Amino acid sequence: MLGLDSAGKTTILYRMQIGEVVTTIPTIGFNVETVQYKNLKFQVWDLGGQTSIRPYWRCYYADTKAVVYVVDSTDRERLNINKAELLAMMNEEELQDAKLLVFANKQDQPDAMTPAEVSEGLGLDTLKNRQWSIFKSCAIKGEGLEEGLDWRVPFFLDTPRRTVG
Ligand code: G3D
Ligand code: MG
Repeated sequence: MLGLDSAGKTTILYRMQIGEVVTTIPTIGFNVETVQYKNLKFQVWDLGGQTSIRPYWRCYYADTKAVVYVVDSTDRERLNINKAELLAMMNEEELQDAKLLVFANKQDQPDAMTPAEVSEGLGLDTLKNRQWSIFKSCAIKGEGLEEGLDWRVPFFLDTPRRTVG
């Protein structure tokens, strides 16, 4: 789960209440929050303004089934930065098969952009060969998160399972 700082990622993580949130700081110096739930592992970190550490993000791409991108829908000023960050991320070789779920968060705010506006601003239509979806959410109330997860979770579950006996 990725997004600019203050988008609402940590709030969503705690709202999901599916496991203990553990914060670690890799030696290269960015925060990674993790939640382990059965065979699911969520990793959360902030994007933007840290181009020097970007190469290290690669360490976290392995086995990524889906990218959840969180946007502060009131943050019109950084919509362009969001677009650049997201498109750069989606260009990563290791993420070519990852599904993309976008949360247009902070929908409780009166000046929030609609999901259509966020989608347009992010240039989601320009993504080629990508399964993506966008949902409105209000992380502090927990609204919209389940709808998004319902869309996403099946992709996690279709990983091969070992049958014993
Ligand atoms: P981040 O982990 O992406 O950096 P956080 O973002 O989850 O820390 O959230 C940043 C701030 O936005 C927090 O406020 C949080 O309460 C608020 N926030 C998150 N989601 C929503 C939302 O849906 N609506 C509104 N109105 N606020 C939200 P503080 O004041 O603690 O910095
Ligand atoms: Mg955070």
